[in-house]
Amino acid sequence: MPADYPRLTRSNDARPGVGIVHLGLGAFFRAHGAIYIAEAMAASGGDWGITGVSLKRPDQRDRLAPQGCAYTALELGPDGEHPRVIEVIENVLVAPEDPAAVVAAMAAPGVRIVSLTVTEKGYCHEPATGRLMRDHPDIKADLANPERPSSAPGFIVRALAARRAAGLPPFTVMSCDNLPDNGHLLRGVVLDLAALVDPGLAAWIEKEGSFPATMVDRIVPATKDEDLDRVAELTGRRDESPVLHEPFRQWVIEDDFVDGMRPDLGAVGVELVEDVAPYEAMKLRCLNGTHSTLAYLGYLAGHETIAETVADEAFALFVTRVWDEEIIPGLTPPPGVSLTDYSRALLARYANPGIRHRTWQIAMDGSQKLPQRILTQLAEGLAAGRAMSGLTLAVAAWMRYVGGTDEKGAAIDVRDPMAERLKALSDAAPDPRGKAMALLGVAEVFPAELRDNADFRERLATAYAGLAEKGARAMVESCHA
Ligand code: CS2
Repeated sequence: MPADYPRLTRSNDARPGVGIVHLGLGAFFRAHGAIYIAEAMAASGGDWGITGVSLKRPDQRDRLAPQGCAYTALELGPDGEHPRVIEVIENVLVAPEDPAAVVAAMAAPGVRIVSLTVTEKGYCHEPATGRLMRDHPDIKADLANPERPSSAPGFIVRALAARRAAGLPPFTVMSCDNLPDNGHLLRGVVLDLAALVDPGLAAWIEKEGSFPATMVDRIVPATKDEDLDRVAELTGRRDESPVLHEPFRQWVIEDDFVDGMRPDLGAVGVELVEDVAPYEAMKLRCLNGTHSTLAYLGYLAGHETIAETVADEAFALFVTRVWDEEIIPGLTPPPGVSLTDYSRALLARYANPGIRHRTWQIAMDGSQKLPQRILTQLAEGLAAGRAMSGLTLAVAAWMRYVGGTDEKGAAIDVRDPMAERLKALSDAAPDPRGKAMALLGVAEVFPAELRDNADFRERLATAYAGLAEKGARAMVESCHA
């Protein structure tokens, strides 16, 4: 029987004004950006309190509000567990309950930044091209009913229109999702949508707005129920919404803010640079690319977490060869960085047994993640004459995964906006090769360079057939032999 602990509450420190509205109040932002912002205010002051917005569900607000929006960030490192209470979120709004309140919060004069962690699918773009998906149901709804937006781009456009009407400068729109050139992508989506609503608004955003690109990094597994008890035992306080994270963190931001207005992030280790591209390519390809690779192959091989997957020697060797032979040769390192050292440090981060990051969690939304994590670099590597057999196997593993049946014949709980269509395509094909080819034909996911590459088609079909016959672990073992 767990002891009764008093609820975590906020200390009585004076509260700063709200300067940031954050869309998508998941664990990642609370374990990453929010902590940096709290530290920047502690170091240099400023009114950079955060209004958090949940775009879909009320759960987060319901858990945080009774705690004054304070929460515990529990660092899980090789040298033990370090809890820390974070007080930087001032209030939480739930968008579907009152969209107008969210627009009003974003349009408040004190707000200078709107940041986002809405996951890949929250941008309502076409994964293969990065352009706004005009027939996306949320975008259609936002065009039909602009007063009550539901999508992140819809809220941004509506709130920027309100600021323009009030004679205020735009806020800086800062994407913190794992998308290539995320600032540029978001700018494109917002401008596309604004142009459909009001071309004058689009021109104003184009001229006055800023959409800095960022690279964000910290491994933050989803919080589980048992973690709440663990945090209570450790801290003596009941926290209904703690976040768990690894010690490592990195944030690289293109220093392009409207009127230069931002927290003093440089004081707390954020790298403010002119060009984020080499950092973002390094992180997206080396980390997220292998995360997804290990997630699909590891899941099929029966591994529950990434730490468990890389504790399996065959997988550790495999992922090291993927870095060395397939990923790193295609990258230009950021100034002063050794990509070999970076990838070895990643392996150590993956191996951290304190972080129980489920392969199933990372496997979610593969149709949205694969293009930027794996497919672009796969196509480039093939064009440069590299074999790319590990990443080809990763694609085949994703195809097996979305087929919906694991190696023991059990159903897989596939979470993906395209799950139904992918499963139907897989089910309709008569044999393994046919399934691989049917899925490769999905043009929203696969670029033409891959779809039309006869040699790749053959190798992918062989990898898929190998997975079906021998299983993921055997294929991982023999992949680079
Ligand atoms: C992961 C990322 O869930 C996933 O898809 O690859 O959330 C990853 O843990 C972070 O990007 C690390 O910075």
